[in-house]
Amino acid sequence: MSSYVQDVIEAVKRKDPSEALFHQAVEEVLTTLKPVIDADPRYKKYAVLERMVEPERIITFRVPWLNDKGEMQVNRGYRVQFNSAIGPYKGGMRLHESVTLASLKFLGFEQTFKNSLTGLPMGGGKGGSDFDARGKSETEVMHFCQSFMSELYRHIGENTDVPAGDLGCGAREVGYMFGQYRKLANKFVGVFTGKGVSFGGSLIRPEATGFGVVYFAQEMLKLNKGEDFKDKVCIISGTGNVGIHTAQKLMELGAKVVGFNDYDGAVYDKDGLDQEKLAFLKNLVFVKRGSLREYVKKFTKAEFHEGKKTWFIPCYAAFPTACENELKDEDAATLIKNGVKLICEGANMPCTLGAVKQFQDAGVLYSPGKASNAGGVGVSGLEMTQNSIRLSWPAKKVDEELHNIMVHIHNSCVEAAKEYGMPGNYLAGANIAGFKKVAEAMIAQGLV
Ligand code: 2IT
Repeated sequence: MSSYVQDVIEAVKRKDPSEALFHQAVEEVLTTLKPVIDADPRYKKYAVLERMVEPERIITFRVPWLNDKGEMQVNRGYRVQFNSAIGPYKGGMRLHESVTLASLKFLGFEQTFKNSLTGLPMGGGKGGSDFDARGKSETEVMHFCQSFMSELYRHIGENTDVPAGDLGCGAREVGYMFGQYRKLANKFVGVFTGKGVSFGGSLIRPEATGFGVVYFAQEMLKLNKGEDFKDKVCIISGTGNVGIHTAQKLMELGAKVVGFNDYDGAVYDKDGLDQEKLAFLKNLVFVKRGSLREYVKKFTKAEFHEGKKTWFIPCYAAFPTACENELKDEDAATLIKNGVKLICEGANMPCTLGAVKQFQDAGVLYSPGKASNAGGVGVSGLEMTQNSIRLSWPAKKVDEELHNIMVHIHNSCVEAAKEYGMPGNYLAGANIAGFKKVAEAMIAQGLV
């Protein structure tokens, strides 16, 4: 391997030895960039890689709030402003007990390449807190969000940094945070995306990541196998915003969605989802915030596998949409043994490095999240545009734009992979295409 790439990877590990997730993301991206770096000495001369792995700014802050019993609570808030070479920092807010600086650095790093791939002018950022809304009351969630924004509002802005939702941060939390920003900043601007439609949110934003995942997968199947999703057996991990809307779009295309899982376990429903089951699932997840155990009580032919993920279910295509490293080396082996043909990531880095390698070696079509899940942030970019011009576009227009964005990303990945002698390698294609745009902007703007 080129020693420049290797030196940068090793320096990252040495500097912050405890940040394993960040190391994994850096290693995954940088190793696939080797042919690009080798072909152009400017990247080393201008220290592009060293600068790319160092966030432009990290903000950490105390988030004090009162629970319903009147007891004082303290969480830690973060915003990692990773790279603004091609546009304002852009990326979600993760609210989950697993949140650490390392996880947000990994997500902000990935986001930089993802946002570049969309073709829209958005830099990369990510933020959040180790606060978990599960088990908290409405007022507790609101008080937390208000306290969080009381500090963050001074660091963000519609032309500086535009956060959005992520794991644990849905429309409700975005609404509370936006409200507090508007009050403190005394201006109504598109400083957040994923807002409610009545206050500047874009139609199709809730569906965008899941729909985009399927649009991307559709292009992969068409190009590589000359096929579509009709009657294809699919499984999904994660029943959040991304998972549910992935299922919805797959069903529209005639696929059979037979497996899905949440924190508690996996559902195996051999008959596949239908409209009634999907409506039940949406109500269970988005309104009742309940467990999938309820699904098998209602639809008794379906099986519930306590504590399991869906990977044991034989399928044509699998969609990991929950969280990082949810699909491990041994799960990849099981999926391959059961004949899987396509893995399309809806989450960020859900497959371990070893799992990805197995898929690629076995000739399974594989797309990394930074390409296939970019529809969410893509429509966030469209929300920013609508806010700037003070107009709201109809759902049909946004969905068409989303489709165009996903086809554009797909084709950019395919072309970049081909150009550097790795045809069919979507991981390399995504990293190379995302990298080159940001790198050119960084070189052109000098040492900043
Ligand atoms: O991981 C992601 O791309 C997101 N959480 C969406 C970010 C955004 O700004 O819409």
